[in-house]
Amino acid sequence: MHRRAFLTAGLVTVFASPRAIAQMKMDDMPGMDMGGHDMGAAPQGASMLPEGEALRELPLLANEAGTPGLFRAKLTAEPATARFAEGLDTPILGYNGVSPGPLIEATEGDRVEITFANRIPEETSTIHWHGMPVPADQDGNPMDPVATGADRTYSFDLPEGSAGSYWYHPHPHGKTAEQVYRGLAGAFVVKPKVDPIPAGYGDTVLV
Ligand SMILES: [Cu+2]
Repeated sequence: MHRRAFLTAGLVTVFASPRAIAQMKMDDMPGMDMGGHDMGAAPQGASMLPEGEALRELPLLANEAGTPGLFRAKLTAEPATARFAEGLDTPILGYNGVSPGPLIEATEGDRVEITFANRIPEETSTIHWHGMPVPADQDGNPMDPVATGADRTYSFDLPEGSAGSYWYHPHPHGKTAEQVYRGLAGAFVVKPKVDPIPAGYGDTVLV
């Protein structure tokens, strides 16, 4: 049942100009007549996060191995652009260009080989497989930094009983929080070999 638990991470980034923040504060004030105020070049509502829209489906990280029992893929950490609010492009860091990063789905007993490419300008990084039973030297710890422009492959086996919902994120010394809140984090679901839940129900992963 635990793999059905919701995976929640605070990944919402809000970008607002000082003008927009001042505007929001003024809008909160009762009795304030905002007619005729100067919005400048910013479109109406540019600072507002959208409401009531359908949740985006997470892109799935494709398994490039054509062999049963092996999950092989590549994750590139790189600068990208996200549009959290209409009319505002926000610079982020993404895995393969997106935040949250692609959803990884593998199965108990699989061997995992994921090549990490660090394309973050002038910063080391790693991928840490949060909560997963991974040997220390494959777990993206701060003592194993991947330099800008470098690649490294993380290899590990998913043991029996490891089915569950996990997440992956950078863990470089001194830059972990910043790289995560700039966008680098994703979900990793390990499916059980024999799933007691009928396949028809499917999985809904929320980040
Ligand atoms: Cu962690």
